Parts: sequence; structure tokens; C-alpha cells
Amino acid sequence: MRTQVAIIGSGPSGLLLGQLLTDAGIDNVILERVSKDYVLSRIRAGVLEEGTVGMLDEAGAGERMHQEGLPHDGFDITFDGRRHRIDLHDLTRGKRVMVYGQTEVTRDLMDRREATGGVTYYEAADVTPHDFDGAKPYVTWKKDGSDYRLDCDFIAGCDGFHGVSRRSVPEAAIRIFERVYPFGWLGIVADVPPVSDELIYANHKRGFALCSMRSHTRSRYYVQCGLDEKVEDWSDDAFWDELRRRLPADAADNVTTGPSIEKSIAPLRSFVAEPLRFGRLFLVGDAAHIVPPTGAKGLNLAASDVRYLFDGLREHYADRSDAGVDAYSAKALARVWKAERFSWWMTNTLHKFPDSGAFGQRIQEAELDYLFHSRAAMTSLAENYVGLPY
Ligand code: RFL
Ligand code: PHB
Repeated sequence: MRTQVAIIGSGPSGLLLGQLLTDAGIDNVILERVSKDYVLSRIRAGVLEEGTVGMLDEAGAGERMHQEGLPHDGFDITFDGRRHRIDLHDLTRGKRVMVYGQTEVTRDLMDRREATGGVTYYEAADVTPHDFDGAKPYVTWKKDGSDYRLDCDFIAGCDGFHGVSRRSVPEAAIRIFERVYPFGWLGIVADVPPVSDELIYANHKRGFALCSMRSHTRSRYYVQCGLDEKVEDWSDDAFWDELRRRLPADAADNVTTGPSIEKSIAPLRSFVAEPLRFGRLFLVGDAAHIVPPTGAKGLNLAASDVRYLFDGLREHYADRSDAGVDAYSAKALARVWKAERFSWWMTNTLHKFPDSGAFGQRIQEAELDYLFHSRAAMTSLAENYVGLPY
């Protein structure tokens, strides 16, 4: 088999890149380790920047998002029993975010790929990129006992943090930057109306909590938990009690409880691999970088990587210029590091750190006090939250 761009991974970055390429007449094939249903069963991101919304529109996959997604003009931060609104719309002169689940983004992109004849091989085992240092890279995999080979011009590693692409690069060629946080997020989804029209990020002495949503009838909640805690030890009742304890009284009284339809613990990590290009292999999205979810940036960074890489590949095929693909790594990393900084800052400002001591506690209180009383500080938060320009 032969294609122009081999894409490893059918998460949001692989699907979005594949669709933009298909629409530009650039042939591509996606190889995915698990089944389509498994990909669609993952519950992850919920907040999309305007740039991400624009790219989904460009890929012809935005229709349902505009019908069912919830545009949000602001969110609340609660601290010390008080509630402070961050007015995104006012602070950024008219920008907002879209609350629309990653599961739905993925489904819309898969539907569009199917409608436009894009080829995806699901349940492809042992996917391996080869010879990306030279001019003739190829990818091999196994399925149903047979071996397959795909020759290509470029390989896009869109296979997430645990994928094969980053691991295929010699250790000496790649530099890793990492911070692992001493806590995780226990998250649930429940078919109950959200506690509020907008998201609530809660800093509480018992730990952080987040009230988010997927629709007017489906809520997504998180509480900070220890790394040694187990999902099985958290009954729904224990979760609801802990969530309410971490919210100011008016919000706690408004929480509607119900059975969870998903419950899981995610560790929090900051991670960047540099560079993002190794010959004819590119790393895209979570394959190259991870942010703690506090700033809602992971999926949005995957989209901005795709923006830069797609523009470079289009230039390569349409204009016979490699300026764009040559600039991909530096351009994408400049934006990635700003989102890394913001996500690290949000995480530091809103969580309880087990080992920061009394000094760390006072610094966090001063940070929040400054934030709530300085329009400049709130503007900085708002412009990062809605997404820095590409
Ligand atoms: P994905 O989504 O991990 O997709 C990678 C795909 O590659 C496949 N794969 C392989 N395929 C072939 N061969 C192999 N060897 C393979 N290994 C892996 C996988 O099966 C998978 O299908 O990466 P991608 O596309 O880069 O997308 C990144 C986003 O998924 C991620 O950044 C976000 O979910 C992060 N995130 C959030 N991002 C936001 O922008 N806003 C949010 O509000 C937000 N909230 C979150 C989040 C992530 C969370 N978790 C659980 C990590 C909330 C949570 C709780
Ligand atoms: C979510 O809805 O899952 C969500 C929202 C905001 C975040 C992280 C996750 O910062």
C-alpha cells in the first residue's frame, strides 16, 4: 500500500489532520490500535477554544457542535467561601469558549471521514514507523494474523502519550521536560443538570474541585484526590459529599446528585518532548506534550499542532516548499510552552499541595487575592483560557 501521509492514531489530532489533508486532496491513511467503539468510549476534554472550533468548521465537522455545544462567556473561581466570576467575554473583547465533549468531537470527525471516503484501519497491532530518517519512510502493522506495510512521504505520530511514535525516536535525539504532580483528579459523569450555567473551579482547603458539564442534562465533576486512592473506594455518595464540601454553600445546595455513568482517576502531569520533528516523522498532540487538565488546554494544543503541520504539508504538496514543515517544530513548541506555563500556573493556584507548607499556602492566597482585585491579572488569565493566537 502507498499513501502520502501515514497517520498513527485516531484521536482528535489524527482525525483532524486527516480530514484537513483529505479536503486538500492529500492522500492519507489512519492506523489505530484499538476499535472505533473503544476510542468513542473515552471521556476526556470538554472546553474548546475558538481556534479549535474554527478548525472543526474548516474540516466540515462543526455542524452538530454549533447546534448542541454550549458557548460560555465566563467561569467562576471559588475560594474561602466566596465566588469570583472571570468574565472571559469582557476581558478578551468578545471571545468565548465552547463547551462540547471530546467524545462528540471525535464522533463528528469520524462521521465526516467516513462520508468523505477516508481510510482508517482500526485494531491495528504492533504499528511501527520505519526509516523516517531517510526519503522513503514506511509503517508496518499486524491485523487478524496478517502483516501489512504502508509506504508514504511523511508519518504523523498522533498516537497520544503512550503511543509508539515518540518511543521510536532514538533517546539521544529527543529531550524530555517533565513534572509529575503529587495528586490526581477523580472524575465522574452523571445525567443530572449542572450545578451552575458556567464552570466552577474551586480552591478549597480539602482540595480542588471542578464543576463542568456536557449539556444541560449531563454534568462532569472532578475532585482532587491522592495518587494512592482507588476508584473502587469512592462510592457515588462519597463523591457527592466530598464535592459539596469543597463548594461555597450556595453552590453546594444546588448540586443535583444521581448515579454516575463514568468514574475514573487521572494523574496530573506536565510533559514536553523536543523537538517535534525527526526527519519525516512528526509528533502531534499528546504524543509530544501533556498538560494537567486544569487549564483545559490538551485538546486545544493538539488542534494548534495540527494547524501548523497541516499548513506545512499543504505548502509541501501545493507549492513545493518545505518552509512550513521545516518550521513546524519551532512554531508549535512556542505555543505549547505558553500553554504549559498557563496550565502549571492554574494547577499551582487552585490545588492543595501536600508539601508546600505554610509559606506556600500564604503565597497561593496572595496570588488569588491579587487575581480577584487586578483587572490586568484577570485579563492575563482570560486571554490564556480562551486561547492564545496561532
Ligand atoms: P489521544 O486522544 O490520546 O489519541 C491518540 C490515539 O492514538 C491511539 N494509539 C495508537 N494507535 C496505533 N498504534 C499505537 N501504538 C497507538 N498508541 C496509541 C490511541 O488509541 C488513541 O486513539 O491524543 P490526541 O489525538 O493527541 O488528543 C489529545 C487529547 O485527547 C488530550 O489532550 C485531551 O483529552 C486533554 N484534556 C483536555 N483537553 C482540553 O483541551 N480541554 C479539556 O477540557 C480537557 N480535559 C483532558 C481533560 C484529559 C483528561 N484525561 C483523562 C487525560 C480532562 C481529562 C480528565
Ligand atoms: C471537562 O469538562 O472535562 C473539563 C473542563 C475544564 C477543565 C478540564 C476538564 O479545565
